[in-house]
Amino acid sequence: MYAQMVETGLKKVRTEEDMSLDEAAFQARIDAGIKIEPKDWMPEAYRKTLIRQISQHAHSEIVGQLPEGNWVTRAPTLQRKSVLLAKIQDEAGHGLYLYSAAETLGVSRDELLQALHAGKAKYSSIFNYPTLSWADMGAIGWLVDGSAIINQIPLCRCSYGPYARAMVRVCKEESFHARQGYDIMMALARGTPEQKAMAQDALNRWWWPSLMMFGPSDAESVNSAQSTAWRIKLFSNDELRQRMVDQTVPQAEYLGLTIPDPDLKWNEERGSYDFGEIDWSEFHNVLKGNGPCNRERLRTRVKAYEDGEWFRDALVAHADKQAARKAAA
Ligand code: BYC
Repeated sequence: MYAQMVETGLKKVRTEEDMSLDEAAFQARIDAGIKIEPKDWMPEAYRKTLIRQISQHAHSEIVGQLPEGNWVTRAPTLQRKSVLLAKIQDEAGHGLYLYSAAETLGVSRDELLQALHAGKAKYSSIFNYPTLSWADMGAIGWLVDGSAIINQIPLCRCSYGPYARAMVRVCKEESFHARQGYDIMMALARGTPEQKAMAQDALNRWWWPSLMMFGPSDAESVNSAQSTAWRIKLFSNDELRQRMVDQTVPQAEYLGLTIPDPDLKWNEERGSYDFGEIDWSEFHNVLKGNGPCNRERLRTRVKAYEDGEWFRDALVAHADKQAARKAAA
């Protein structure tokens, strides 16, 4: 049934001649902008791609709580602390919507968590960097959540219904996160020279890793072509990265901060910024598990899961007891 694939650069995309009748009908629905729902027929590779992307996304939200958790006890004011706590709780919620969306594809949450805890599943490279100062809370909200929004707004229109719908609420909450990050940066940039220096230092450290969040360059992105054909991806990694640079440079100028890129230059012809070469060896090193905090993040996550075992067991025991009572009634 599955005939030969056509090579387009690094990627393999199914062509019309290769498709079964079911597959051709599926592709026609996607091309017509119709959402795919959990009980609809779908090619196995579509299901697998979505499980991969949605679960990586869920893991990113959950692990993404850890760098910020580092600053809850040291937030400078009560208001900053409660806002940070609310943001971190939002990330937990995002993880839960996303695990639920992945479960609609026939995989269990336990399987996904096992893969994360065994170090087999990926999560976003960005969360393997340390949060060294309070200004990092500002930089994460501004740059990391800012990048997440740019990447996730198009996902609200992706072809898989449960993923697209989960993204609508996630994006609304991410907008609040980005605003709170920029607000921290603004307070620091308008503060004492030491505070402004802290803000600049955070920008220096988070700028390049934030650009890496969008994934490898289009020429290196193995999954992009097929994900684009299936309308899981509506824009390429490089297109979204460019959008992030163009959006963020004026925001940095407004703060009076300098983007740490000597090659950054407005390109009149293109109407956007040229920027310097990303250090892809650093990106690949982080993906291999060798970033500054990979081991610590995984250790903390596994410990949190193990520490919560008694609570999960208690919930199951309670649910079993309720079900037994109901059955006996
Ligand atoms: N980090 O062929 P490509 C958040 C992997 S949560 C790690 O372009 P694709 C937030 C990629 O998975 C942010 N791995 O892949 C939370 C693939 O590996 P596999 C998370 C990366 O999937 C809390 C390989 O590299 N956002 O914002 O077409 C607090 C080749 O890449 C990364 C999402 O997950 C990376 N940065 O495109 C604050 C959004 N980049 O699986 C904020 C949804 C690439 O083949 N995901 N890889 O072994 C996506 O949009 C896409 O999956 C990506 C990658 C654009 C990330």
